[in-house]
Amino acid sequence: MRLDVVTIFPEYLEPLNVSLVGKARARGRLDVHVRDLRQWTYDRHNTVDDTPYGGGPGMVMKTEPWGDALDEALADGYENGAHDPVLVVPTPSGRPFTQELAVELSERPWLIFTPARYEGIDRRVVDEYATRLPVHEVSIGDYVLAGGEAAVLVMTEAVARLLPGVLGNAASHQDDSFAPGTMADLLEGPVYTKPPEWRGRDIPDVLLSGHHGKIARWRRDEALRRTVRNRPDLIARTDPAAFDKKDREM
Ligand code: 6GU
Repeated sequence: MRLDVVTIFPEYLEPLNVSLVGKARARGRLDVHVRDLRQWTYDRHNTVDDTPYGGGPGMVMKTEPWGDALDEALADGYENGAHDPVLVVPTPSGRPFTQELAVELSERPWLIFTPARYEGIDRRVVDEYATRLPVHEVSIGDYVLAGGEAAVLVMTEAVARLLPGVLGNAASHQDDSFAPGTMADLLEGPVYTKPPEWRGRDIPDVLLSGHHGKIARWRRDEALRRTVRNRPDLIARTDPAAFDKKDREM
């Protein structure tokens, strides 16, 4: 997968060299290109923003640097054999970033991110590129960040761990919270490892019982309990057919 990021803070994307995403790069699963938007400014002050038409507070990012930067990212990608790009525009006004969208993006060969600062990018930029490639305007939650760079790190990590050969154990994201499939609509329950006793705290007996059926039942009950407490909205939108008789007895 090829990733392009255009930003006025390239150093904010340094974590892409670390940990899981860094490993995916080292293994050749990810080809990352971070570009400084100010390379496509031609005035003495490297201006990327201006006052909004119609008035109001804050500044708006200008069309020309974004247009020239994106044209060059696209040309460079195509020249190097990349194809079928998707433009991902991080914005608090976007549609929610979900595990489902992470899976969808992980199946694409080329993602281009445009994290913005200030009040966002002049609308004509999205409108222009939407005529040439699929565009997703995406928010990572109901709060406002100072810029989209942290959102790019979040989305990149969620996507990279789904790429074949990146996570050691493919089964390890099968029962993730929000993963499609079994326990699909439940949060993951608590987990334990050695030692069996710590500061007077024991491991739940069932986990030491070796009884796989009872362990699966216990895990499901704990997942339900945690979901009811932390995310009642997930229970509310679960298909009643997904609950069994024992769930109803809890
Ligand atoms: Cl993607 N960007 C910004 N600036 N704020 C956000 C966000 C994105 N998602 C949630 N809040």
